[in-house]
Amino acid sequence: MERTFIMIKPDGVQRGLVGDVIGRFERKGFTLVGMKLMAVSRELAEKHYDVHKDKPFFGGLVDFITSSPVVAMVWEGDSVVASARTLIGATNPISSAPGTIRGDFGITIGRNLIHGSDAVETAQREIALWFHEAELASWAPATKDWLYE
Ligand code: DAT
Ligand code: MG
Repeated sequence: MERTFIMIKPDGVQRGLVGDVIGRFERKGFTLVGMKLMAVSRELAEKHYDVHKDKPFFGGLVDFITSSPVVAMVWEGDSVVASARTLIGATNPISSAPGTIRGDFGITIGRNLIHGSDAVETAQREIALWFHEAELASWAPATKDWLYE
């Protein structure tokens, strides 16, 4: 079983899309193992987006992520890292496929609603950055045998 880090960005929270986004992951069959609504410090935002620190959009990205609360989550399931990226859609919402979160709800790259880890190792780093171990619950959903053969 894999885990991934998912964050509903300030635009998703402000636009009232939290329930819809969570519902998509639930209906897919993934298991929620951690969730919190939180204001993000500059320090945390800069660490999270460290890989982009030399990009021209870095300052604006950190300003945006710290501008209003986010919903940070950890989801679990087979191949959840790659599958979550598929559910989320391409980075620029104007060309994300319809049916994806960004494709259905977004227009511009700087307001693309949601973050998802891009690889298993990235997910491990991001989960450790955003969550304490005690904030994560390991549990077996009653639906497991109806989702996996
Ligand atoms: P993703 O979020 O799909 O993993 P990324 O890691 O390349 O995309 O970039 C992180 C975020 O930075 C992205 O969700 C939105 C923002 N971003 C990326 N490229 C950008 C650009 N050219 N202009 C403005 N913001 C950008
Ligand atoms: Mg990324």
